[in-house]
Amino acid sequence: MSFQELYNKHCKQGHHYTYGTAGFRAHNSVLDTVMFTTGIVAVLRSIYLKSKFVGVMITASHNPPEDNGVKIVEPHGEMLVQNWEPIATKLANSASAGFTQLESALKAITDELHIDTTQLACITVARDSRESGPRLLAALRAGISVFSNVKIVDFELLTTPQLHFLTHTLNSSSSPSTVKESAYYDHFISMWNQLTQLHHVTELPFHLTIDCANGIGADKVKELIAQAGSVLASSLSTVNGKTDTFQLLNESCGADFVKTNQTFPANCSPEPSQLYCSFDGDADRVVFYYMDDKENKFHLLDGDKIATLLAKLLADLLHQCGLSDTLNLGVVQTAYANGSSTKYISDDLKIPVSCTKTGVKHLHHEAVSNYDIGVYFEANGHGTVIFSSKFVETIDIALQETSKTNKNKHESLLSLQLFSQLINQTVGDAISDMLAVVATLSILKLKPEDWDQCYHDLPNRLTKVIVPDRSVFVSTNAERQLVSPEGLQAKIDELVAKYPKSRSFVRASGTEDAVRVYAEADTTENAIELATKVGEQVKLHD
Ligand code: 16G
Ligand code: ZN
Repeated sequence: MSFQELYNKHCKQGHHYTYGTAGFRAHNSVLDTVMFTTGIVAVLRSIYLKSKFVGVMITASHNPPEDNGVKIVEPHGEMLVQNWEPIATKLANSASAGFTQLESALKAITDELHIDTTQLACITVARDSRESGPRLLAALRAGISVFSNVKIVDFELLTTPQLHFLTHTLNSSSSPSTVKESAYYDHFISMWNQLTQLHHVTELPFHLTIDCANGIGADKVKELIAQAGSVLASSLSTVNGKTDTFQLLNESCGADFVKTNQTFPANCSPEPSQLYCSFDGDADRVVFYYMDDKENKFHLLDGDKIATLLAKLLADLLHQCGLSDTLNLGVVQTAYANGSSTKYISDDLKIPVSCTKTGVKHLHHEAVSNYDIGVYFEANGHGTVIFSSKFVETIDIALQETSKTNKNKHESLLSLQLFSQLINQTVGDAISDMLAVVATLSILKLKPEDWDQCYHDLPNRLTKVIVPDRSVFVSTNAERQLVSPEGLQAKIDELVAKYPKSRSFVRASGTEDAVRVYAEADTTENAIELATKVGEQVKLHD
């Protein structure tokens, strides 16, 4: 089919597309056009990067089943570079205006970036379990097929982080055609086995129930458990794994549900002191929780608790190897991190903390730019740890120089090396993060309650205010202060001054047509009151 015929078959006119925090996301019925143009963008990006594999993931993460979305993965597994987001947006909105507009926008981009569209493009694609996935994949493939010199590896159903990992693996492999989905399981199981054998872990200190949000993570974590040894198989089980009942996706379950409602998901009968975790719909996010044995209360172990657990282990290992002054370790958070976690990391662990804007791409960038070991997590459970090339070289050299007679140092060095491979460094990964947390708790012999003791969250409240135009809410200082609308920040400051240990900020959502209000204070009542009063001010200023 010609370009125009493909366009006519898959594209509709009239929808305005915006590139959100993590790609395009909307009701599936309006997405065919942007899938088509994202296929084109992925081809252009691959050619621009000299035929490296570029990934395209079709997913809408924790959003409802009828939504869908698309995001582009860079060759090393990061999210699309930010200066290409306007290109993706321009092509989508040109296609939405008409075929001639799309053709001329495409020509303007290829001319400006000197992209020769006859060169080879290499693309990986995958989708989550949504019903609209196959139709949207067809639109994406049609966009890709506008170009004649393309190699596509279609992994079919994957979690988002699996596609990030496999895209990176393909680009690093000398024989890309041999890279299959199994490379993911082989890698993480091997690292898990080596790390836990080194520490003589023969059983976990708890049973872990995994809530899979009825999403694609269910099939994939079951595959991993089936292939892993008996330690995991005997201590891990899954709930909410109905991937093929589309309408159940993220319904009363999953990481977003648990974090927002601070309660157990559907189909989970909690037992005291056992550990639970929830993935989101595309398994790039995980939160843990448990029920205590005294009051049978729900306790959340969110991204902040994960960050502190991993940072403490890594800091201790660095110290044991005598490398604390050579390799710098830091934690990256967003303004949503609980104030107690930030205080605990800087005052008790004495680890530097940076704060960035919301969205994985911002945290990832900060972690790469500043630290040899960068632990980054959003409170909602998105995150990972990344290790610099200096880290890799330093550990390699130290391992060669340390004889096995210095058993403790050798073991700590090896632990650091294995840990850096057990975590999916390309992007936050619910499965890999879960393995890293479980390995850490098993090595340190910690029960859920012990992990929870490191600090106590300040009471907090997150609310949403619907406004006619969220774009007037412009923030600065990693979203902690507003520069517009005029006068609103001064009002927030006045309110904050009235409550002990309080903090509040307002930001426009990057994924929904709403403004979010966060408040924390010394008591739950005060946090709720502060959030309510700040919300009232937001309404007065919209
Ligand atoms: C997206 C982001 C997530 C962020 C959330 C904020 C990625 C992969 N996902 O889901 O990191 O926390 O948006 O949503 O970057 P908001 O802007 O609506 O508050
Ligand atoms: Zn997600």
